[in-house]
Amino acid sequence: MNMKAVLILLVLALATIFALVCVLLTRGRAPSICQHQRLEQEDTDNGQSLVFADLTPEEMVQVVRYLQENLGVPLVDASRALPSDNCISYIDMQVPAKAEVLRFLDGGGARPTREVLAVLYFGNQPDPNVTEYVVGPLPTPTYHRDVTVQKYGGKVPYHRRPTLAVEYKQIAGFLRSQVFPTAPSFMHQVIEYNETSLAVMTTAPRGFQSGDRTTWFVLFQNVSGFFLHPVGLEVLVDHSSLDISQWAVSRVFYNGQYYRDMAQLESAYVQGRISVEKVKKAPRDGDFSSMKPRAPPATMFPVQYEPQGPRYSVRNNHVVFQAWSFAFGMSVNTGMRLFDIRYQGERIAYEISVQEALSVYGSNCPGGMSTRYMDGSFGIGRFSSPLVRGVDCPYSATYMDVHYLAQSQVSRIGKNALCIFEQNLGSPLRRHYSNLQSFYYGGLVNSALIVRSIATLGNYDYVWDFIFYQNGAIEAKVQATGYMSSSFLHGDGLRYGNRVWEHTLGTIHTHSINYKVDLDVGGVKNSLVAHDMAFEMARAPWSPEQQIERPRLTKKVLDTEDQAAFQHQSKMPRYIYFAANSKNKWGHQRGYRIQIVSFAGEHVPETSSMERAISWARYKLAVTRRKEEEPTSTSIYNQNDPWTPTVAFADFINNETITNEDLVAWVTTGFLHIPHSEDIPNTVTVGNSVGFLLRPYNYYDLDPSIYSHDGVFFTSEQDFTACEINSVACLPKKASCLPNFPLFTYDGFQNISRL
Ligand SMILES: [Cu+2]
Repeated sequence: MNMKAVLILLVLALATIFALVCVLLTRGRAPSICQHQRLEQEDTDNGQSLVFADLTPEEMVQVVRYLQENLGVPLVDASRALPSDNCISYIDMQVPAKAEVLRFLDGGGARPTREVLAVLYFGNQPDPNVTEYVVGPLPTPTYHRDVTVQKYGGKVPYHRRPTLAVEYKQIAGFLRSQVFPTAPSFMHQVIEYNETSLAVMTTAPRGFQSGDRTTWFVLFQNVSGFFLHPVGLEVLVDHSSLDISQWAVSRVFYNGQYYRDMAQLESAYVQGRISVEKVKKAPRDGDFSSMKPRAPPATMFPVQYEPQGPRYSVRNNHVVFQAWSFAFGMSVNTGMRLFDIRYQGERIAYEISVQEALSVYGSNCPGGMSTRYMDGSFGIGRFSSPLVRGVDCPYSATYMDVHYLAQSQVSRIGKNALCIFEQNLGSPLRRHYSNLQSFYYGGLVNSALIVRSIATLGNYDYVWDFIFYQNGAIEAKVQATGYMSSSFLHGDGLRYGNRVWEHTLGTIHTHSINYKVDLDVGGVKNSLVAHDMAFEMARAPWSPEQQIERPRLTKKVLDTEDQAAFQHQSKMPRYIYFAANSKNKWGHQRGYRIQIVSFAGEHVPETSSMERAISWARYKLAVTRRKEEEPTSTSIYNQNDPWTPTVAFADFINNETITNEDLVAWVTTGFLHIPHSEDIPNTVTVGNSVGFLLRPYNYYDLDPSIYSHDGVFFTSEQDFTACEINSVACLPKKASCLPNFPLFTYDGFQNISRL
């Protein structure tokens, strides 16, 4: 053995010993727990955001007591009210007027009076109606003001009222006690009916003209995932009378045939004159419709953690994340809403809020073909689900409760109805690797703040996200999941969708979502500008016989509401932005661009008798002058009377000039859903995601993300393994700790009310 070989062996032996010692040392040392200290965020809010805060349970108690004592009529609790009673439908925070809020936020003005919107059903009056009151001031109300006529130009007739849960219960009772017993043989032998074997799904709207309250109820086997188990029976109930003993069946549908009532269906059945399509009884777990995993848990999926604690702060309803700050709230009807959204202290948007979610269905069954769900009237906020740690939002997200008072005289708590978290999206926000001239790498991880709620509206679940990026962009995103709504497969059903199980037709439908975007870019007054590209034919200056098709920038100020209303079929300039009165360093008007991600088509033909009720869906984008009396693009009363819409968005567009004015963008986004076999048991979020972005356009002098503390830059000459040079190299030191996850809890099944 020569010296060289001895040396190599010695080195190898030493290396092995060293490696062993390392392993032993590491194994012997218990990993530390991540420091869960909140990084100091500069929160200059001083409680100002509370001007947008949802009502507290204490405030709700005060308001209910005030209403009970001061309306001069007895109020029945809406959870057990008859249509002929008076009751509180819901109360919500009355958003103060913008001018007043801005005086308070920006001008040192007084804090606006805190007021409440109280919506009452007056069934026990000579002229039954829905009345909206503004009640104030909180915390101890002393006045109420009827604002119905001022808001809607007239009284709200009682038939427009959204259907209470108790009304559905009363209808279920009517079907059970008076309707089904009139077809005993059919119900027993064909449907295998007993008291609990059927689930009922409502459709809406309810008829063909104002005043109608005639609803097709679709019957399903009452098993887990019942939405996929239609039995072929649908019943049209006229529940327009305030005297529930007057309710009646108007029509019955079974397996492609229509009958006057259940008695006629029974007699046809007994005489053997109907075609029976008996559905096999499904087990309680629904079999194919069950969401129970078909595989046991195996290796744990990846999770994110915050090695040094959250980098955002949430105080009351105010959030601060890096250069961002905003206030949030949850409307009973329309769901999440954000206010006073600022970047680097400068307001970019006054309000961004969900307005409506619409679904228009086709089918050869009556319930399916007449369904046009307007989810706001059911309550997108009210039906916010309790979010499940680690699935609905990251395990370590911040979970917030919401409180609401609807269809009751006591408030309810929506546990963990909202989550806020920072998410490392696992890709660069920007990067460059230079291998030319000089050698370096520069990059910034795309880590964004997300505010999320998920509304479960009957069969569907909508995941609502607002995402704040480090480059000053905001994204609004909605993803659809949950169960599809289905029809009983018969006849020419395949014209209306795909067959997805034995007797189940996945019915074709649209999803359309509307948002209100009240941008205030560099001040309240903005103009709307369109930039796009056109080709111009030019002769090459250096070789005039040659032609060049040269792209050029086209610019246009859209100066009227009509010019700024883009119907779905119309061509919209690819860059549309809210322009400020100020300019950036390079002399361009500072702006924020609206970029829409949508696959929506026609909502309904404009000739439809209900089109005006959903006329917001005509437009992928419509920019109007902001008006206090145009706060929302629709109304909860449109669902049950779309033929005389209480709010018709199309009327907002009346060719007013929109240059240098306070403007609102109404954005519609959506997609067509043709359910297919992979929608069983659930529709997946993948690919069913739409929304829009608000992106800076010449607003800053350069990309503000360059000021992010997360930036990474090193050259070939630097020691990029050193923590001081490259913060990612600090990871083994700073982030080698065990995440301190709280125990899993879930309150979603407490105090649940069954419909
Ligand atoms: Cu769908």
